[in-house]
Amino acid sequence: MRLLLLNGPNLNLLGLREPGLYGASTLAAIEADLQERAADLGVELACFQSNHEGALVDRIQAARGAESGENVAGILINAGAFTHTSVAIRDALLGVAIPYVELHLSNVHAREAFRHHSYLADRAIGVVSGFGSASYRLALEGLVGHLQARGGVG
Ligand code: CA2
Repeated sequence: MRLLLLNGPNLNLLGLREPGLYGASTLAAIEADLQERAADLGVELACFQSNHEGALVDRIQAARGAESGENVAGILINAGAFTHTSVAIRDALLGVAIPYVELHLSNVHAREAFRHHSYLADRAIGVVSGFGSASYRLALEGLVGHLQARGGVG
């Protein structure tokens, strides 16, 4: 069973800039930790980060069903600023019909008004926001629990 973690623009800077806002962990460390936790849960996790909207759309499309893609069972997505702007990423996620969890390091609802709207949240299984790098683990546990309840994992 394969899952996919997607990170959007500027998240490659994690741990290198603004540690007060986004924490001291690098993206590589977060990805490695999550891959270990995924293995403990008996699932495989692929990771992808891009600063480019189209590259994220392409990666989502590549994840689709077994006949034409990777047959990814679920997606974890921190779309970064694209969360608040991207109809294209929303359309890609709905187009492949893969269940997804939206996640954020910061509590977007405690920040500027333009971060309060998400193009992804209303069709997500759930949203995790505000727990720093722990948001990634919580989102993974939520996604795997959802898929298990549906009979897709384990
Ligand atoms: O809290 C989150 O995870 C966000 O998705 C982060 C985005 C922001 O636009 C969203 O509203 C909330 C920004 C990511 C920027 O990442 C940086 C990391 C280190 C240094 C500078 C930026």
